[in-house]
Amino acid sequence: MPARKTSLTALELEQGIRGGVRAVLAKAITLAESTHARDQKKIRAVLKRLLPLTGNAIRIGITGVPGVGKSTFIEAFGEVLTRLGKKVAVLTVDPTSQKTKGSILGDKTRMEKLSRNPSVFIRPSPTGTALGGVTYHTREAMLLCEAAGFDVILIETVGVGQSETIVRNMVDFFLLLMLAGAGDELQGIKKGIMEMADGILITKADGNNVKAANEAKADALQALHFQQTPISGWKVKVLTVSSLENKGIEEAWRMIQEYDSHARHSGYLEINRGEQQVKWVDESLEQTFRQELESPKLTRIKSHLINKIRKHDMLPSEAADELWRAIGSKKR
Ligand SMILES: Nc1nc2c(ncn2[C@@H]2O[C@H](COP(=O)(O)OP(=O)(O)O)[C@@H](O)[C@H]2O)c(=O)[nH]1
Ligand SMILES: [Mg+2]
Repeated sequence: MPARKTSLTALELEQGIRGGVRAVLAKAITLAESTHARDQKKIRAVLKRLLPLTGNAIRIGITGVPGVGKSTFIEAFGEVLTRLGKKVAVLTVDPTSQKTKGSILGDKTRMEKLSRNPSVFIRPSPTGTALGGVTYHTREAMLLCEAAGFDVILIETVGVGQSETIVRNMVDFFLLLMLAGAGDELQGIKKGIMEMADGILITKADGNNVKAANEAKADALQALHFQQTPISGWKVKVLTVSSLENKGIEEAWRMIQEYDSHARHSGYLEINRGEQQVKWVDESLEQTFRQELESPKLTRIKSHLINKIRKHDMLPSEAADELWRAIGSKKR
């Protein structure tokens, strides 16, 4: 996706971000989202100079099925955090929004109050981009927000495709939101997702739903009981919350702070972030490869090769070799 035209130089971008100027931060993220080589070169130069300013935020991923209450929770959570003097950046990774566009609109209205809060920066993911692209640039967006002085980064993602795993690989704390509804609900949760969580919130624990929420909490604890202790050594916690009634929101923050001090003292935070950087290399490589493979030139070569395969003139493995060579020759 091409970046909107920006006249800012790399130096202006760097200085603007150092000064915490939102408009400049927004422009820098737009550049990071661009697939144009020129834009990438520029934003990488900026990012490299800003790297010493990054890494100081608590990075929190927030996931759960659509409708579980992620955006509403972020709104309530963001208010609590800013009242404590925190500067909060919200990045959303929503692959479903490409199709419907509805969820982004929904998020905007749901986070309306938060978006007017001067200590908050909200950035929805660009629409019409491949999932890999969106999440890949989310890392850069996160670093840019840290350099701009944000202390808490919230990344909202929905339980679609690979997005959870990718977001899990870029945050310190992964928060899973679940609806009450007991046994059925637990089964509805994608396999493996509970293993990724550092904390679980049972949402909408208000009105007639309080009892069901407490039951869901007990079920979740039971399920966790059979899980191996994560390598972080952290015991996963389950809380009930009501974002509408502001219940459990501060407790959720306390849980994350507790995790943060645990992970810092044990050295796990640093180890984890180091491993995440290695994954970033791998993901970037995959992303580059995928982009090359989808280029018009490669697409043409590929359809030509597929014709040969159909005529029994070529083995699929030979076609793969040829495509690999075509990518190589393009590079040099
Ligand atoms: N009763 C109740 N409803 C909630 C709560 N949080 C969210 N909702 C409702 O659940 C629906 C989906 O919320 P939303 O935050 O958009 O979910 P998301 O798709 O996970 O981001 C909305 O209609 C919200 O008003 C809550 O704490 N209590
Ligand atoms: Mg949402």
